[in-house]
Amino acid sequence: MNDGDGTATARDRGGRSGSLGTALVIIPTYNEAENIRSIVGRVRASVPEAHVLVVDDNSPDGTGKLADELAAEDDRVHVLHRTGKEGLGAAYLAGFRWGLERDHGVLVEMDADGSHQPEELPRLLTALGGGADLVLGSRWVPGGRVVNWPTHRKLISRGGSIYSRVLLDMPLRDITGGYRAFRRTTLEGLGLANVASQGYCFQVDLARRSVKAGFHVVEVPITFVERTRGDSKMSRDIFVEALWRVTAWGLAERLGRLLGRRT
Ligand SMILES: Nc1nc2c(ncn2[C@@H]2O[C@H](COP(=O)(O)OP(=O)(O)OP(=O)(O)O)[C@@H](O)[C@H]2O)c(=O)[nH]1
Ligand SMILES: [Mg+2]
Repeated sequence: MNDGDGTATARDRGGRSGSLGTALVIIPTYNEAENIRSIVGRVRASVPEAHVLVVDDNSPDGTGKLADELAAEDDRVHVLHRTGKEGLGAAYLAGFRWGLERDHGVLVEMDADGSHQPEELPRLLTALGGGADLVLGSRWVPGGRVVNWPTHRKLISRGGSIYSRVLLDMPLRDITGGYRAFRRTTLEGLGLANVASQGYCFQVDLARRSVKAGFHVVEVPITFVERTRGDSKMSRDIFVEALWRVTAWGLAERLGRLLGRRT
């Protein structure tokens, strides 16, 4: 566990640990028919007490129907069907709402394509139990790795994290990653009702809100494995949204500080 440079602590909440309540692993899906059975099975095997919520945006390839079959076989697997593709951010917000309305004490973000290995989830949960408010699975701390990524994807990911880190003054290494564990109380403190980010900048947005709210954010090294089945949903629009939103947040904060100093 990286608890040095990768830690953003603004408030000491004093040695909490112990039972956090049941975890809900939220898996957003759009056309993941080739991956859904494997990922759900791996989560259930790795952390048997955890529940799984598949949030499907009416995938044309029938992912939602396959998820329904898994839910029928296992009472810890659930499916949230949405009417159409609205982006990763909207899917997670709906999944968080679903989990917070029930009694889940921990909410986990995980991709469906196997890039986030369920076998590493116990380490994220241990860090959360050790006192973190938010645990980031991190590719860019010592011990973190990426398997089978072409150089341009590494550059985009590292560049995106460094840009966000500098512009938003965040002491974190992997700000764009999507393998995360939140305490319920963290999500409840982030003002999710006014999150507008749709694509992957949703991840930057939640990290930024967590640091600003003074939550204790810990990065745990993970091995991120490039998908071997199905197609990536990464697009130019998603990249452009992330770039302009991060830039706007950074400039707004700087301007706010400047004006604050003058008054
Ligand atoms: N419900 C929902 N899920 C989505 C949407 N867009 C992406 N996802 C899911 O979000 C997760 C991450 O998407 P990926 O396409 O794997 O994105 P990525 O990991 O950046 O891209 P690759 O590394 O190339 O796979 C996967 O489980 C997708 O199925 C969406 O609009 N709605
Ligand atoms: Mg992926």
